[in-house]
Amino acid sequence: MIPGLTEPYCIGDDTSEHCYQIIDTKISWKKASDICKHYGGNLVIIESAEEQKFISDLMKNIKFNVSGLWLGSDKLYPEEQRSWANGDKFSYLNWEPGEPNSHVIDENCVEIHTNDSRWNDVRCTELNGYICENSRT
Ligand SMILES: [Ca+2]
Ligand SMILES: [Ca+2]
Repeated sequence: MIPGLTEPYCIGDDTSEHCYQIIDTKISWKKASDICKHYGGNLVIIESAEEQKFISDLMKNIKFNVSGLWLGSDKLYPEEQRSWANGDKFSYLNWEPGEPNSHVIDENCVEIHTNDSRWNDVRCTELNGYICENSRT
């Protein structure tokens, strides 16, 4: 388990289980991704409204120091090649209104806001907390 804010929260059953852990240490996307991988998972990939709801419900119970948590994509641009870090296309979206806007050049990474659980594109060198996902199927 990663030293962090929360214990892993899991959903699923013996054959298919997803566990999430939220960490509110401020680090870059790459460092966050490396830590998740070191512990056998990856930065969270949100594939459905159900998964989004599970995560936003978790977040509601936490008092955050950070305003954003990294999600598992550093491949937002160019837009026609947009995908999660594992290459999967986005199957569900929860952007803030007006996002993604690539406001600063190369807003290639995705954060989820801790106040409303909506997504924003942001530079990968910004410092955020993060959510790791470990899947077992
Ligand atoms: Ca997932
Ligand atoms: Ca943005």
